[in-house]
Amino acid sequence: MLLLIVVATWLLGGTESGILYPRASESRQLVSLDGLWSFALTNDTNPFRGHNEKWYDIDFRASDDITIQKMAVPSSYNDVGTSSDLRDHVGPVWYQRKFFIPASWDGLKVWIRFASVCRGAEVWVNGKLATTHDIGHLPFQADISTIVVYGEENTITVAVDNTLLEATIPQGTVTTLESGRVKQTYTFDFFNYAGIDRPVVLYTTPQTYIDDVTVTTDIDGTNGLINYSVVVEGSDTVTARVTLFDKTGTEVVSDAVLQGTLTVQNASLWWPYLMDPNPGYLYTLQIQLIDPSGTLIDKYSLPIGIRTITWDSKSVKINDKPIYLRGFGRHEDSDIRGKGLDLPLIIRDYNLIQWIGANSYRTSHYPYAEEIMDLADELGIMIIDESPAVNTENFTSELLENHKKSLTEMIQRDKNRPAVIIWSASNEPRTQYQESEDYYRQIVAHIKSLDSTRPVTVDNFQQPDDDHSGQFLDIASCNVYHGWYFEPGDLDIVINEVTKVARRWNELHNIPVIIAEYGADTLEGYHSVPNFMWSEEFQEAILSKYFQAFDEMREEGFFIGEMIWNFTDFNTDQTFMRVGGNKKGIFTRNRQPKGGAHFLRKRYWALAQYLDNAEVPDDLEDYIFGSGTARDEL
Ligand code: BDP
Repeated sequence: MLLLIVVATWLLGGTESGILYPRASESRQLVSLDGLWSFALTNDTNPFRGHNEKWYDIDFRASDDITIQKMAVPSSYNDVGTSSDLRDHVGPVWYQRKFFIPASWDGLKVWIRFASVCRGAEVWVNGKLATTHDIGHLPFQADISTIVVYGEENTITVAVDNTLLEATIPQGTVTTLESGRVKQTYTFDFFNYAGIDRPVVLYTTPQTYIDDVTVTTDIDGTNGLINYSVVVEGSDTVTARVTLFDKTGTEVVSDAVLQGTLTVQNASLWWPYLMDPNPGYLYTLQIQLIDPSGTLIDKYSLPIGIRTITWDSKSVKINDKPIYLRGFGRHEDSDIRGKGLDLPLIIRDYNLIQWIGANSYRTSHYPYAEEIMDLADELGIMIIDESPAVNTENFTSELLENHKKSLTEMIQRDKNRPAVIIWSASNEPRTQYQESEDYYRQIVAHIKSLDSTRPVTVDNFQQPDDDHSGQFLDIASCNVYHGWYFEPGDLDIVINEVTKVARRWNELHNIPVIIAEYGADTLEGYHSVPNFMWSEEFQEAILSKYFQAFDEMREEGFFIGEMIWNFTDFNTDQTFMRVGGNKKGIFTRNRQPKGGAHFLRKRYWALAQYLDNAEVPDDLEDYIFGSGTARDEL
């Protein structure tokens, strides 16, 4: 089965090139390839049939030998069918469609960009290999100018391989059963959805183009400072005109160099949701490349927020004000679509986040879609951005290289986002093993070499004294399940155990602490008095214990955030541990509140009122102020 690994040619590089979000402009055209593609499965016992028969050279629609069906892009493919052959398929599946390239594009650079393919992808255009990519949840692109035909129909074929192995990100194991069927197993607790799960676009740039833009910001009194640098490919004789516009489209300041600092007088700062009446303020940085004759060559615009992040042994500050994270661990997960991007769903999710008074979440356990991140920037929702390395174990050099590559690609994609305030290198790595020490030394150094402006964490579940990664981190994030996995049903131990673990992380490494996961599986509609595990009453009871622990530690000054596991119920692999997936959601998978959501809402708004002076929604006034002050409720 090892042969199933896609041979990564890394035509793109991924490390040196930019991966700007594709936007149309006077110099750039953009065409979506989303829609219904032709789709074919290989047989589990002959996974290489498509490769052996060169399906990338065959027109699927004209072939009698290939059984095709229709598949939505973007979507995971697993849950749209009716058979377990599709849902549980292991190995390559094949996608194909036609697309038209206008004759007027001849002479331009034509790019194909995938926002995410889970996981391995090989892309052929008109039978020629255009690119490969081996990490899910992250974008990749290729210049296909020399392999498309202009003024004619072209064919794109993509092989997508979901196989997880010892050194893939994330890791997994495959075994061949006696029946000959290949079985995938993995230790992480979410379904291994696969497919072309985010948008696919074609776009053009001129031959000389803006390849990358990097922005960092600072504050000097009432002025905002924007440090920018632009990478140009194709010519070194172009000049730039860089212009900043405010929200109303009014020009604020400009400059004429590719790398410089713009000073914004009386800047409107980017603030998190509920920390300011005007959260998520975004300017637009417009970059124009001008050739020596004064002609516009390329134009690209990037939304940016002006804010600082600073941290010390007890706090993280945005614009010099300490933050307290009230949030969630989440998943990209919904019925039928799996991890497929679904715009109505992401709007619903942000409406619920705002309704409940949260100000943050972690992109557990992989980077989320760019559209989801755009909304976080715009609404002021703070993000802990997590690499797809979940449950990292067996720390080989091959794994280290792949893990570093996933971080490079994530940081390259998200480095300019004001909402991203912390990088998370892994979720629940096996850091009890000595060999994890050198591994995380190198991983954290790698992140710092790419971006020193944000703090770094690893989301740990080890006891602090058993862990070997903490000494490299700026923030300790820990997952605690006292009263659930440990001493199930026993709520009396929660406060003591949780505070013990969190205080020890702080004491050992002298860094601020976040509880990044805590919670209890809860079956919507199951009630029990006295409370019993899995009931809605139990969820509220256990939350109230955790809240007391959090408040004690917040008063002590080192505790900077609480993120409940999970925002919604989500699907997992089949196991006797789960009935229809993980039910620790505060909302159902269908995005409706369980009892615990109303309970959490009162707390999050009371915290927002108490810590950030936020104005509480009318319908909560009675609950929060009825029996005294907001402080009494905390
Ligand atoms: C944590 C994992 C998370 C799981 C959760 C649980 O980080 O992925 O879903 O446990 O078991 O340890 O609910």
